[in-house]
Amino acid sequence: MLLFSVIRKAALNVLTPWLAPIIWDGIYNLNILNEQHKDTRIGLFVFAVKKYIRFLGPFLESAERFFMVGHNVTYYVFTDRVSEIVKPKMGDGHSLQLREVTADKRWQDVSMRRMEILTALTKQLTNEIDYLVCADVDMVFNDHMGVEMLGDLFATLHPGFFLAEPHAFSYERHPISAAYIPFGEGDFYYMAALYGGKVEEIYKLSVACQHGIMEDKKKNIEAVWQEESHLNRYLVYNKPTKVLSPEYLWATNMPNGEFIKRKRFLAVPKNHEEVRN
Ligand code: 5GW
Ligand code: MN
Repeated sequence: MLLFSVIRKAALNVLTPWLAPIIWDGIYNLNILNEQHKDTRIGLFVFAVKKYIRFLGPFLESAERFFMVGHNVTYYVFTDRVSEIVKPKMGDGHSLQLREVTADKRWQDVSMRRMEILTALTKQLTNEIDYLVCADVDMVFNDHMGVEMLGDLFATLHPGFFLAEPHAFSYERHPISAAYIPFGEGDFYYMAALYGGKVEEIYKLSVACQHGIMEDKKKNIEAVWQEESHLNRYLVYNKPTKVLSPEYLWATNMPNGEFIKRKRFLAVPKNHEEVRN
């Protein structure tokens, strides 16, 4: 009993307070969804500059095994060293586009730059794909991740906060920042390592987040978790139509793993000091 009162049940629910589905294993019928999505074109946006290029091979190879298998997929890979990238073997209907970006010096800027690139990409992609999935590259696909995750606007529960109370969420709490979320607002803490939606929805999202990032830069401030803070702010006021459970974003060293039956997308352990230099 005590355990159940301590655990925030909302996070283990299958519906948000605004009645969007929270996707866990067992709540969807994949055959029906695969049929509905047989002509859907899906993009996967990923950013790999500087030392993070090393993550790209395992990311793409595991994506070919688990991500949208049997569907039409285009990988949009942004990197500062196009010539160093080895394209893995792709399944039928899968292709890869490599695009050059300049690498920022500060890692915080690298991470935030993704919003700017995303705005440019989604502006351009309107007729090329239907949905865009945005992911961190320091990840591997470890189990099925298919069309059940798609929706007009979707985001993923942060594995470190899915049982936490909202007052403990690491939202930006300083009113001076454009990412500010007051105590008492916000439903979930989402992780910026996986989100997506219809191309036009991701365009709107990236424009808003990029705008917030620039507003903060003008004031010489930066939100506590960079673009993740701006993403969370956007999603408080623009509710996602689907929420992905931590099955879709996990790290093997996380507590409460017993709640997570399928660990579909795993963070690769990294030496922070080493990758930052
Ligand atoms: C490097 C050092 C520290 C923080 C970020 C970077 C970094 C991130 C980089 O050098 N190159 C790069 O391409 N990135 C992109 O930003 C990757 O797509 C990466 O997955 C994403 C977010 O950075 P992460 O994965 O280090 O953030 P956390 O919150 O998962 O640790
Ligand atoms: Mn990451």
